[in-house]
Amino acid sequence: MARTSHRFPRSLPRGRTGRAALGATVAGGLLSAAATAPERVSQFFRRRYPTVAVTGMTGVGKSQLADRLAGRSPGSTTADVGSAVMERRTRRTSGLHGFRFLVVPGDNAATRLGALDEVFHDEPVDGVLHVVANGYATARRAAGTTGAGSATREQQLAAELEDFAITAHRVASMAVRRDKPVWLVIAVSKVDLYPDDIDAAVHYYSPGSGSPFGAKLDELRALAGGARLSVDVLPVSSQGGDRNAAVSAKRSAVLVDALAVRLAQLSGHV
Ligand SMILES: Nc1nc2c(ncn2[C@@H]2O[C@H](COP(=O)(O)OP(=O)(O)O)[C@@H](O)[C@H]2O)c(=O)[nH]1
Ligand SMILES: [Mg+2]
Repeated sequence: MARTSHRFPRSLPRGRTGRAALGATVAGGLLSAAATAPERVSQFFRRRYPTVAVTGMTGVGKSQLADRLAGRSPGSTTADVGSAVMERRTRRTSGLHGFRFLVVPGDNAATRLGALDEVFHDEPVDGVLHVVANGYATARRAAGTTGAGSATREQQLAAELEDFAITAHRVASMAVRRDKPVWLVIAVSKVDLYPDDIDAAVHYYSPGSGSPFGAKLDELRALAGGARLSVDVLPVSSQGGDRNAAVSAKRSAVLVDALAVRLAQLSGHV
C-alpha cells in the first residue's frame, strides 16, 4: 500500500509543486471523484498498478504476449497485427498486484515516436518488457506492396538490433532522469519455433555475451549506469499446444507465468 501510494505522484507533472502538494491534489481529486463518478474511482485504482512498456519491432509477438500476460486468449482482440496505435492491456489480480501494459507500435511511424515519448518521457513507465524473436519476427509486407515478406533470419536479427538501439536510447535517458532503478526484461519469444536453440538464443540476448545484442545491452548499462538498470532475459512462447507445436499448452503457460512472476518481483509485488 505505502509503496504504491508513494509512487503515484510520479504520473503527475513534476517540478512546479512539491510532492506533498501533489499528494494533497491527488487526495482531493479522489474525494471529488468518489462523490461524482464511481467509475473514475476504479480508474484511479487501476492507475496504481505498475506500468510496463512492451517494446520490440513489428511481428515479434508483443500483442499476443501482452494478451497472455493480461489473461486474454490471443485472438480475442481485434487489434491488427502490426498495429500502429498503442495497445493497452491490464493484468488484474486479487489485491493490487496487477500490471498495466502499454504496447508500443513496432513500425517506425509517427505514432511510434509519440508512443515512445509517452511511455519513456511524459508518463515514464515502471519497467520495460522488450520482446525479441530470435530472427523469427513475422515479416509483413509494406503497405501497397505485394508478395510475401522475404526477410532472412539474418536480416530479421539485424532489424531487431536496430530496433533495440532506438528503444535502448530511450530507456537510458529515462534511467538517468530517475531516482530509482529501472528494470528491463528481454522476452525471447516464439521459442516454440526453435525449441532446441533456446539456451543459445537466451545467451545471444544477454549482457556480457559478446554477441551484437549483448554489446548493445552492455552499452546501455554503461550509459544508464549499471546500478540504475537491471536486465533480465527470459524465454517465452505465447503459443503452444497446436498439433505440430514444439511447445505444449502447459509449457507455454509455465513460461508466461514465470515471466509474470519475474515482473511481479521486479515491481516489488512479492
Ligand atoms: N509460433 C509463434 N508465433 C507467435 C508467437 N507469438 C506471436 N506469434 C505470431 O507472430 C505474429 C505477430 O504477433 P503479434 O503479437 O501480432 O506481434 P507484434 O507485431 O509484435 O504485436 C502473429 O502471427 C502471431 O500469431 C509465439 O510465441 N509463437
Ligand atoms: Mg502488435
